[in-house]
Amino acid sequence: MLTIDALPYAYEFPLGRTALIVIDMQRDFLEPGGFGAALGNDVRRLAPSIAPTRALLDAFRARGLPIIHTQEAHRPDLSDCPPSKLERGRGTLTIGDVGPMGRILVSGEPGAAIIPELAPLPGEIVIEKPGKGAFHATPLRERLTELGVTHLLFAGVTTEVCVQTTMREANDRGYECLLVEDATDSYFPEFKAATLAMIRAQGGIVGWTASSSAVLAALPPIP
Ligand code: C5J
Repeated sequence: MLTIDALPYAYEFPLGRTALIVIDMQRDFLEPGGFGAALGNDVRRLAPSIAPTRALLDAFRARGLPIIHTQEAHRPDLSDCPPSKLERGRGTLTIGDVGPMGRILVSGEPGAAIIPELAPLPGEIVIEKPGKGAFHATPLRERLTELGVTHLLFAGVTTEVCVQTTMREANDRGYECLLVEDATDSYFPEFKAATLAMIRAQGGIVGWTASSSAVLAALPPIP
């Protein structure tokens, strides 16, 4: 077992059974003209998480460790989008509308793509998800079982929505979860701070948090 200097206490992980999961680092959330901006958010607030996430990706790639990317994206006919989600996601543009990056949060459209800096490489698993949680209506559980993964390191956006939802889903399914503090961001800094605090409260009731430098320091040398 390897050890990360984490909160609320050290996180132990078996290298061969640990995956990096990068949640929804999509143009629709991080760039102007997408879903996040249409909802009235300042998308620049998500930018600080890009470089630490890239450093984690580079470290996992260099060691041949499993990487999973997720994308929040709906079928073109929106048949997998509940009316409640459509109704409450109404800003200047809503899911399925045509914006500057194509149809908002629709699979295959430019805005639904992962930002170029963090684009998946061939062979990396990409899970398209219609919900906030990545286990809902997706084959994520099956992919993790095939890989023999028991431990998940989380990066991505937004901290209190899709990242936290997926981390809670994973926690309930028995995965040992750690959220990388500087590799996640929210449009609301206070929500990010609250999420980190509630994850590690009560003895790590949802899991652990640690900095990306602590994660990188725990990894073995590149073979
Ligand atoms: C949101 C997400 N915020 N990826 N999605 O709607 O967090």
